Amino acid sequence: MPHYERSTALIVVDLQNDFADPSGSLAVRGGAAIVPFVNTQIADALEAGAFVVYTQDWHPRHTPHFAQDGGAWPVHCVQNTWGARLHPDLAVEGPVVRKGTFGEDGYSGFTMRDPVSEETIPTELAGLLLERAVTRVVVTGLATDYCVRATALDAAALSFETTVLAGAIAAVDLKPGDGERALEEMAAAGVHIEPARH
Ligand code: VGL
Ligand code: ZN
Repeated sequence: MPHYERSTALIVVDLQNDFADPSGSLAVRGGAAIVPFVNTQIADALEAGAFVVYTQDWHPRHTPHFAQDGGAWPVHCVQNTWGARLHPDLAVEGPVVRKGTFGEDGYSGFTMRDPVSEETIPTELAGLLLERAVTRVVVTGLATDYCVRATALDAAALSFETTVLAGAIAAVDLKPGDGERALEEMAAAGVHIEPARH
């Protein structure tokens, strides 16, 4: 099991109703099932004095991220709606970093992309980690093949020692195998994949 220290941050990615609830508009199979395990990780992290931080997809009603506006996705995680709320069973014990607020695209908790200029815009996540002298991050949440993948790859690129907990993630799998391929890609980038307990 992952070991937490004061220099560790547990990042809980997009554990929101639209992804985690079976009736959410972009429901990820097995999404709600990870919540209890994520909660035990949060408790372990806090006990060790580690930092716990959350990301939240937070889209306006219209954004080039949505199929209706020329993008790829059904409408999801619209600001101030049920779908955007963090799952009601999730223990929220730290700051929440929102992404997409001004219509940006992109999946990582660390960066957003301006859909028009394609410019990369940082979120406040890296600053929150550096403020606390975090050197290692543990990534959990949804979805393996999008926001977990992008967040873990960015964390590794920023030189954080990065672990993804295979028991605390779930994949959209738009194409079968996307989740597995994302795990291979993360591993190739130096991300440690902690196997799920059976
Ligand atoms: C995500 C698709 C669209 C995610 C966010 O959180 O993985 N996926 N927006
Ligand atoms: Zn989104």
